[in-house]
Amino acid sequence: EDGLKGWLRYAPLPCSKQCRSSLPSSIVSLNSTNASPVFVAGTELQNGIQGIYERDVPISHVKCNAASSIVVGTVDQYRRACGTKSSLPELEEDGFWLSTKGKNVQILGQNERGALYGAFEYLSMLAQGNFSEVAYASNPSAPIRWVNQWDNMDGSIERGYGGPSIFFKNGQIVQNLTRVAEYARLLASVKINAVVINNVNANATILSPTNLDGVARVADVFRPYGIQVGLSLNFASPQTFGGLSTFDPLDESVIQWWSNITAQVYKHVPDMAGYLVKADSEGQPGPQVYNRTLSDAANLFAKEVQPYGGIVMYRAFVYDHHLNETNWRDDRANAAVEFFKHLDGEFEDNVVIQIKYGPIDFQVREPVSPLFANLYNTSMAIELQVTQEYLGQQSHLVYVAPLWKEILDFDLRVDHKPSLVSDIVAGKRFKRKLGGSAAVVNVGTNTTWLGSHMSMSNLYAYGRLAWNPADEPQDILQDWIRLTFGLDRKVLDTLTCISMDSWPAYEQYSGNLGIQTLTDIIYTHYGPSPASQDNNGWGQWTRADHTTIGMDRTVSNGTRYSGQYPDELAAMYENIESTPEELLLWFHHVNYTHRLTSGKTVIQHFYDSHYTGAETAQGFLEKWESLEGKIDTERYNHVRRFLDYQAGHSIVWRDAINNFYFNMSGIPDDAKRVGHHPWRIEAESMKLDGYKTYDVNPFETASGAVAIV
Ligand code: BDP
Repeated sequence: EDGLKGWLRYAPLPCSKQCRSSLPSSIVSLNSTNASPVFVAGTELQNGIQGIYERDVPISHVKCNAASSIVVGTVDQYRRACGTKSSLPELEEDGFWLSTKGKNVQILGQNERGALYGAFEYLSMLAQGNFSEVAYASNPSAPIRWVNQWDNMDGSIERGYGGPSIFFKNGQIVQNLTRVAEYARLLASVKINAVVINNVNANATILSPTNLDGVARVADVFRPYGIQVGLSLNFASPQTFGGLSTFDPLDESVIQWWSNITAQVYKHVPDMAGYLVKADSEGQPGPQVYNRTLSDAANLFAKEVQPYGGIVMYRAFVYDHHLNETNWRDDRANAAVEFFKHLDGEFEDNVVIQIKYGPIDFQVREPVSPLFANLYNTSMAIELQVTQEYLGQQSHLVYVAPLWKEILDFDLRVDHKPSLVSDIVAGKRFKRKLGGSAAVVNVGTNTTWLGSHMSMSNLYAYGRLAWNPADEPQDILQDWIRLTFGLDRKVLDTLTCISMDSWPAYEQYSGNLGIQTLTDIIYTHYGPSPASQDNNGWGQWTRADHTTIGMDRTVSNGTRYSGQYPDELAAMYENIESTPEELLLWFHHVNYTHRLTSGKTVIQHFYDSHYTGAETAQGFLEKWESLEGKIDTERYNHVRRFLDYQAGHSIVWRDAINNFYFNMSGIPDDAKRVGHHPWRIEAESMKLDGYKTYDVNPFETASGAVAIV
């Protein structure tokens, strides 16, 4: 198996007695139009049952009274086709009703999209051999359940680790959209309802007539799966692409230009979801060029898409990447609240501020972004990253759902009232109609989609949590394991154990106590590079010197970041004693000899954690190898190779970080491991015989940028 089918494999299972008596003998799909989600749902059910239980189940499209059938359609279609006798629960937009009780299986959506979701949910039960009798309504936690591709028009992908783009090549949309259709199917099965197909660092040529034709073809492929398409915009487009002399958002000619373009866009894709905007960030143009506010910019687009029912996802990832560490109070983490808080209430109703979960950038551990607690009158969405940019880039197994869950479950205590992040982004806490989540998902043409089979658990889990943040990461994971690798108990237990240990292990060997992922920060974001953290404009500083470490973000002595939280949390973070230890160095600047509650010093905790984390990661390989023969050879070998690599690379991480802080602090490791490598010979101190050196590119991939052949 090459991974192409992801978790929708419909691999054969034996048909038990219960299965024989429960499997319906026909499918009634209440829409006969090929490209409708309800039609797709019927076909999917037919293929699924054929794949899993090798039964040919015929589909019809009109009557619903066939004995022992699966009926799939919208509630309205059902009432029309089957009468109104049965009482059905009220459903919210995109919600569905699934009942397997009695002779018929009922899959009824509030809309066609909901019906398709219900079909996938039922198939997920069948594919896990689950024939239990259920009857329930399922509604989304939030209306926005998007993914963001960071695909460039030339076919490359920013932070993509699964090959080139499935959407673009040579500046245009690809001709063959087969992979896009397969992707649509995967996304719909986890209830994703929109995808932004181009990079947030956007190229204005996406708006050319030829490319809009292409976007329309892509939208046609996604539509039958209930998925809308959205576009990332380049803020300077009126000038760089439209030939105007300005891109000032308040200039009449600029407004007119966007109005015309938006009309073109919606002519091509009448149901376009909306725009995604990254502006004034990391060199991207924005309203600040003209001293206009971020709301001026967001509202410009909002007014244009509003008549078409579109929305604007405006990213809160705005910061000055030219800060340097000369000022003790400078802190990139402060940026989002500083830029957005005073604009609360200024945004049009169809603007949603898209906020990364933490104030910096997808680190292994960050506190929840305080911006979520500072916008009472503005819709918000949380931005997560399935792409493991800072988390080992798909070469390391890191199941990220437990991290997301901690963030979503976090109570910000706004005005001393329960204020879970999940309720805030769902719009429930501040009574907003819009809200939800977006995840960066850089699938590519690789048959594994993301570059590694195990990373798909993150895509699956993202969809599940976007729909229902109350789901437990371990339950989600186990569904994914059964769907991906079958029902074997040992496979289930082993992969559960490896995956659930993976985020904690990665945190331990890549940067703990809230110091962030100590990776290369300038460009690659890969591999250990504690030395690159400080004295650069990217602001992920550790402020480590030979006696102390950590960013003081308190109001009293530091960057005042802790003051951006509601009172209860601000007080908690202000005080070193009440700050949760996993965020100690995020909020406080301490001596390496500062004692933790365990009694260990900070530096000893570092040493020990890096050993523990690396050891756990090395154990993954052995655990995986115990599954040989229980997993098909192709996927077994593929994953094995990655885990073997991770086992080694976790040691590289361990030693690089530990030696760095050992050299910096001069404090010995109590267990006498760090700095004691009698067997180790530095490549630099070896004499070459029969080898030649060469400069490597990218330079970070070898010490001193030199490798040998
Ligand atoms: C950073 C990535 C960069 C993205 C940026 C963003 O390194 O490639 O463009 O985030 O989210 O994490 O805009």
